[in-house]
Amino acid sequence: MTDNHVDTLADHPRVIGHVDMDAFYAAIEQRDNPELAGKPVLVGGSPDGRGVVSTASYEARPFGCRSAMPMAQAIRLCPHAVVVRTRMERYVDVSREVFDVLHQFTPVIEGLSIDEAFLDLTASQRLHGPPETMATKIREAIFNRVGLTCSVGMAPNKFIAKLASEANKPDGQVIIRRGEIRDFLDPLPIGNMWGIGRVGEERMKRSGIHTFLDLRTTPMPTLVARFGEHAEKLQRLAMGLDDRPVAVERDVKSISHETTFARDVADAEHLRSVVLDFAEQTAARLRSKKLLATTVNVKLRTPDFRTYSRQKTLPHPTNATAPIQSCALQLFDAWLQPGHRPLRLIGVGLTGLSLASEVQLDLFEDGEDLQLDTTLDEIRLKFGKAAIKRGTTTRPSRD
Ligand code: TTP
Ligand code: MG
Repeated sequence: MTDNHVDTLADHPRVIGHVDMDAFYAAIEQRDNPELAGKPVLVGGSPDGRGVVSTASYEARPFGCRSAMPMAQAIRLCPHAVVVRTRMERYVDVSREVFDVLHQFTPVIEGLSIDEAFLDLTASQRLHGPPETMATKIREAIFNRVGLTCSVGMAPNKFIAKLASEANKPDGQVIIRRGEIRDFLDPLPIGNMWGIGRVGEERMKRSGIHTFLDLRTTPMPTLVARFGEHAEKLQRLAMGLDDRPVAVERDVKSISHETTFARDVADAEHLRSVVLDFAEQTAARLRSKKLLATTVNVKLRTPDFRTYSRQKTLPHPTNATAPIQSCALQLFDAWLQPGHRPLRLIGVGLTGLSLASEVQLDLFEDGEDLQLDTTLDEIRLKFGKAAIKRGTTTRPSRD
């Protein structure tokens, strides 16, 4: 086995980031309920003995509490822990916000779970700086947006990046450069090897393989005899060789925002302001995902549950707020008759999505608007969503 593969990439090493939120569910519960801050918290099923721990806050971990452990056992280990029932919807909302932040850094993102993603940041260096700086910026941006900490690993490939993010948890960052790969990997316990599980770990240890160094230096015939077809792949990983690309999720087909009013709304100006607000929010989501839309949809529902859907194609694909707002408002005004019925639901959606490239954007004339949009997005990212609103948009009251 040689390092040929790495050498072919010598001029263009990739920068791959792995971001993983710290004690995700428990940290959200502590953030939402300040009484839990600094305390051992167990999030999971019922504490009557049959539930399982989803996660334990870092304060509970020194007692041995872990994910997937029976709740009863965790409570025995840490009797003063506060047990909180899982609130999945809440965690999904926060996860969406975290991914929105990640999209500010690159469109090449592969979500691995609710709190974890790989990012290909190779092309982001020009804008965001070297890996160390990007890791810091990502952690700050996530903290500013959702008030939670994460850990970030940066390395030339996914395998090392994931190990790097685990290496300094919580609230840490570890950058592994090409020349540091062996020093980082060699001492790691073999239990950290991707995909081997508990049984595999025991088999490795019975073969005298306790660390990545042991695996890297075991002669291939010996490895093949013991581990069969996986032997070569495992040894390549122990050497830090991994060329898997960051696999972008390509199934985003539409972005929409809708609400059902608690009381039906008849006031046309109020309804218009809702349309403008939702158009702005969908445009911002589009930009955060580095996408362009070709079509705007407006969905309206009257109190008798009749639903009306109107759509219009934009003059050209865009993610600027102004043309999307203007298109949505035209659709709404065309529907609105004098003496119209009140509405119980309004939605604004965008379809016909494609990945935005700078070249495409330069061809069109939204440049100035986009400058403002991007500035507003950045302010919201730093100071929170409610920090700024355009003059034309007011938040609808939903009381
Ligand atoms: P993890 O990222 O594995 O764990 P974590 O974020 O709680 O803690 P760490 O700081 O070590 O990353 O999982 C993310 C969330 O997924 C976790 O908060 C709860 C949920 N989860 C389960 O519900 N069951 C499980 O067995 C695991 C591992 C996670
Ligand atoms: Mg996590």
